[in-house]
Amino acid sequence: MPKITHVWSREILDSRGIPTMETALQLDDGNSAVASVPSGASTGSFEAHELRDGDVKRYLGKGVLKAVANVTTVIGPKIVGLEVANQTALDKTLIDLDGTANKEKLGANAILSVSLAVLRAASSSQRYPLYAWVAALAQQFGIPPVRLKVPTPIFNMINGGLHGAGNLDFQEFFIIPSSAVIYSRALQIGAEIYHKIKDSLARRGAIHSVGDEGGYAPNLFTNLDALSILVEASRESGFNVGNDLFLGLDVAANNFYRDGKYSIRDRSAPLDRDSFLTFYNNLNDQYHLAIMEDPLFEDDWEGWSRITANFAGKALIVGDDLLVTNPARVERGIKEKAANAILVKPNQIGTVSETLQVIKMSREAGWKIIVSHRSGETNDTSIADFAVGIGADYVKFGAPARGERVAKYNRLLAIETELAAKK
Ligand code: 2PG
Ligand code: MG
Repeated sequence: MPKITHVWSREILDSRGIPTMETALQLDDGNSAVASVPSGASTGSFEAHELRDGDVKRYLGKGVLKAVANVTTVIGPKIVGLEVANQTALDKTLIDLDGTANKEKLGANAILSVSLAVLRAASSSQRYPLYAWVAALAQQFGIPPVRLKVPTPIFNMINGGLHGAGNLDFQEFFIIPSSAVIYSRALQIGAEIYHKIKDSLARRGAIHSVGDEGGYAPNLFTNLDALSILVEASRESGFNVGNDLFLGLDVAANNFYRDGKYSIRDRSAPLDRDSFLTFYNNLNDQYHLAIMEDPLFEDDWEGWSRITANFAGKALIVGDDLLVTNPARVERGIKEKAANAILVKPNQIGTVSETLQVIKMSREAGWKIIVSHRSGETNDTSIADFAVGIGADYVKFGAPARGERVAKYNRLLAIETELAAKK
């Protein structure tokens, strides 16, 4: 069984120009692998800890040299000599070495960079495509095998909240092509509409430069105006909303929640939870959203249970900041029926194994699974393979534009071709 012989790590930049890290492994069978980690801007309070240097003389305090040193001097010596194919044992070593509940000692960024490099190195060493290796691991974790296919993409076409320079409160406005079409067709639909949205914004005299995830970041009168632009652009592209494609939102409600109230530009006064729930009912009468992510504050469990009940059978209520890919929070979410879908982001929890555990729990609860990038990304495409391997229902990798986003969408094209050839 191939073993790890060397571990390197270094500071690199992410898509926002903020430091992140990449870690490389060498194996005794000659194989090697590199993996880098992404970083969020609208992070949930219960995410694992991202370790930053805090040295204001470097990168405004955002350097990651401490996390890099944790990989090279603390983790490296402990994992050299270990079998790379044993992801569970390796991840356990990382978790034990850190010893804290939220990985604050070594940093979830340091730990995930190693966990992902292990995943990649093992797949090369086993001569498996990465997605196939993930599928094999998922089975080891007791996740029932599914026919491998490329998940349906969720395109973030308009960026508001913390991701856009415009004035929208809601963070992401989605176009979701119908799951009935194959992925390459879905990508084409997404890209065609993306360009029509630009025309639509330009006609209104709105700004059409882009935000962190490649979607447009306009100034508009209301959040609902952004949805009407998506409808207009879809129609102009020759597609039918509700048939060829669906609409959705990542509200990321934490960002405009203060003292029990939600302040949005669509209403003159802040809304309490009950009024915000009524707002969603009305919104859905008009737009029939298929997906609503983080519609409420991350700790309003009762509100989440109510909205999930309200939209049962009609929309996916997706927990991102609520669940933070964390087994304990997912367990509570399942018990309280606080969501019916989960956003899975490996860096919210810090290891591949814990992410697989969360996927197993979610699948057993009958939840839909959306595998997601972060707003700060690199060109690492492991997340695309990961989504295919675990049998995700959807992927969310931003707009169909900008290098770090299309790297992942393009990787899915390659996987689609490979899977078709195997049929
Ligand atoms: C989200 C993510 C990704 P961030 O909220 O879903 O789109 O954003 O990475 O900033 O948390
Ligand atoms: Mg989110």
